[in-house]
Amino acid sequence: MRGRSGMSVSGTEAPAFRCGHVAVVGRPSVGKSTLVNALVGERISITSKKPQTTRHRIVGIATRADTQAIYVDTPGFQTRHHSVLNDRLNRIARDALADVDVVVVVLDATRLTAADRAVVRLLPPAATVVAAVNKIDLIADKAALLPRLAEIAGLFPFAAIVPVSAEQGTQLDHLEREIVARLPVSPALYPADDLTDRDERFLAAELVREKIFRLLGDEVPYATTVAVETFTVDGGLRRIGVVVYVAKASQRAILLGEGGARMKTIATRARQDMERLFGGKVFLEVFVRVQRGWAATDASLARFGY
Ligand SMILES: Nc1nc2c(ncn2[C@@H]2O[C@H](COP(=O)(O)OP(=O)(O)OP(=O)(O)O)[C@@H](O)[C@H]2O)c(=O)[nH]1
Ligand SMILES: [Mg+2]
Repeated sequence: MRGRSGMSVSGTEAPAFRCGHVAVVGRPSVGKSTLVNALVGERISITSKKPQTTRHRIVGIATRADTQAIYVDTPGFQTRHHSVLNDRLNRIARDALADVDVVVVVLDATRLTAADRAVVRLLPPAATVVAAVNKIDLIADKAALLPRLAEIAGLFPFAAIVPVSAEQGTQLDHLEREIVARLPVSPALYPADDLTDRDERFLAAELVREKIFRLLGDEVPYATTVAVETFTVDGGLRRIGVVVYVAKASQRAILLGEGGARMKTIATRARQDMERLFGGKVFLEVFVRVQRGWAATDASLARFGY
């Protein structure tokens, strides 16, 4: 998908244009997608308080006058619960570490866990890794950050360690400088106004999934996947038909809510975000279907786009 306001890139006047891929990894909920969105300047990757919100490799592109950073957002690496879907998500995160120029490992300034250490152990020893220590807005006493940063410095020979707040935009310019300085000299790989490699169909399905993650309890979001069945553009109007698949009839009832009220809220919020992101009116219809075992096997996951 492209942004609406273009930026021009001049390859001739800037002698050292830098461009490359940057994998963004970390345990669930550290703020990887929030960070990628903040660096890209658009909400292209969905976020929520619940772990494992991100289920795909999602590219977010940030083009400046003399750099283009191609961020690869990944599912949170998870070590505790094993399922076919979780194994698939971990594989996506692990694969994203290959063939990138820089790795950003996102850590949480408020707590360092065994899961963080497991992520650091996955880092290829020769990789150029920048640590983004996120959520510093939650730390009132900044002096308390120093021992945490020292502890992080002992985990891996990081190229840089940058405390940031992805949500508030604090120190993101500093983080970006540390990242792009390590990208190779290369022309831009994407047009300057591309924001992501994903199309509107994918983004539409993800926005519905985001609302489900944000508005429901702990069971249903993990039993849910979303597919776009119809997507037609009619002048400035996008007509989008989405199917939400759940594993059981009881989950369907929870998702719909009393008289369909919960689903109505989900659909309204998703539509509003789509209209903002796509820059035009959206007519959205959402259906809920029970599909037992959609997440049970690799073959079934593949059918649903994983
Ligand atoms: N206070 C604070 N909250 C943040 C910050 N960055 C992210 N969050 C919150 O942390 C939660 C998780 O953020 P995400 O960006 O979805 O995290 P993620 O690492 O992509 O999570 P998964 O995709 O599930 O692995 C959300 O509720 C965010 O709003 C930050 O800088 N400060
Ligand atoms: Mg995420």
